[in-house]
Amino acid sequence: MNKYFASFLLVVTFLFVTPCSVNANSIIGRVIDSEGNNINALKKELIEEAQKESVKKELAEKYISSANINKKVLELSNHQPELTKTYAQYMNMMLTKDRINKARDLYHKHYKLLKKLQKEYEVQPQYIIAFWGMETNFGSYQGNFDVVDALFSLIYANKRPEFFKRELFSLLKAIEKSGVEEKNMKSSWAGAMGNFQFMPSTYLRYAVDYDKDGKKDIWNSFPDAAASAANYLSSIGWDKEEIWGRQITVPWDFDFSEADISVKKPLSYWRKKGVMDSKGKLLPNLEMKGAIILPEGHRGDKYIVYSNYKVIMSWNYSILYSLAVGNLADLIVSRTSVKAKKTQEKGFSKEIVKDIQSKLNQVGLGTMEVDGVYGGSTRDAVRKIQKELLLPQDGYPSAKFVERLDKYTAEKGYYPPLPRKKPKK
Ligand SMILES: [Ca+2]
Repeated sequence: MNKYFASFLLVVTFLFVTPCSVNANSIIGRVIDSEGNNINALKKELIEEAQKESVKKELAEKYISSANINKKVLELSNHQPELTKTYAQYMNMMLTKDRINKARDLYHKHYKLLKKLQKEYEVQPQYIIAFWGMETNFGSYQGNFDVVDALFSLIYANKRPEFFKRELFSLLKAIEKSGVEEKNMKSSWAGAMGNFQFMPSTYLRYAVDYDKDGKKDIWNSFPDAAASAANYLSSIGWDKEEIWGRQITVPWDFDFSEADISVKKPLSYWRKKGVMDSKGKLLPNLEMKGAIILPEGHRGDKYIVYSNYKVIMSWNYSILYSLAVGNLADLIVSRTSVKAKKTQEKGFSKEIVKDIQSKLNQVGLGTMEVDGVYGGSTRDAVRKIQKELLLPQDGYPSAKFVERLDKYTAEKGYYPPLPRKKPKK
């Protein structure tokens, strides 16, 4: 066992038997006593490593030696939600009337600046506002953690330590170059900073001093923050000519095995398959490529997504987050409203996904790792069993599907498959 992990367990155990009035420093004191200077050893190691990564010695010593373990960061990094949100729950939570109205107001308020940014960085204004709303509710929840302490605590807790080390070293370099004082660089518990929640390495590479006051201040200057976000988006491949995607409808006999982020086809191809926009018009006959995704299975809302959707996913690797950013951007400029269609009562827990995975392995449809992560190989195995049973191959384990899967055996199946019939109007 890694020595830091061992001491981390000790801290956690200790937290539960410690009265709330004890502050973090005395907790550290106890850990050092019982574990033999673990924290100091880690600090020493980090200061040496930082210098190898071209961080100045004085800077590394100054910030790392005074870093504190923040027990709130340790608690939050251990918290795992029991159930994930369903698509409909997430969208309706994120895209409230209030947020949409506020987004529209701020879009108009900052329109001149946003248009200037669009000329320079080639990102349409509504996307900047949409990211701002999703990341920090337009700057109102930026996080109030000391960023050095947050990153140090996460390294100490052995939560992706290589990743957070890189972020810590980037932060130290940024402190040297940005003109912003470290005490003003607040972050979320996970080290994300400012109006658009930049990790330090993103800040180091992409932050911009747009208002030209000598500071790259993504916390307090909206021009700096928005230009930094636009600079980042354009650097990771934003396409100024395109939108992100759109909601679609498909004909009753659509082959859902093709609805997958990896199946990119020209719009002309989807048009031939009868795919229509949400107003009931066939997609345009264009070579532009898109993939069809089904966030809540074939009964739920359906989208076609383009290359900018992938850019949103690179910002934050989450399907639901990306759909919310895209929809919010559209709502800002379209004056319509959105109501996500609900087909599921509950999201998935890791345990449910593990059950699905081991069942699929058991009946010979997969050899996947039972890790509780609903990824590509699980989706493929779900599609295989759906194909065998003549169910729509959407790869989505709806509650009903899971219930049936429970009763399935490889020899008998569970009920005679029925071909799909055109529904009566
Ligand atoms: Ca500035």
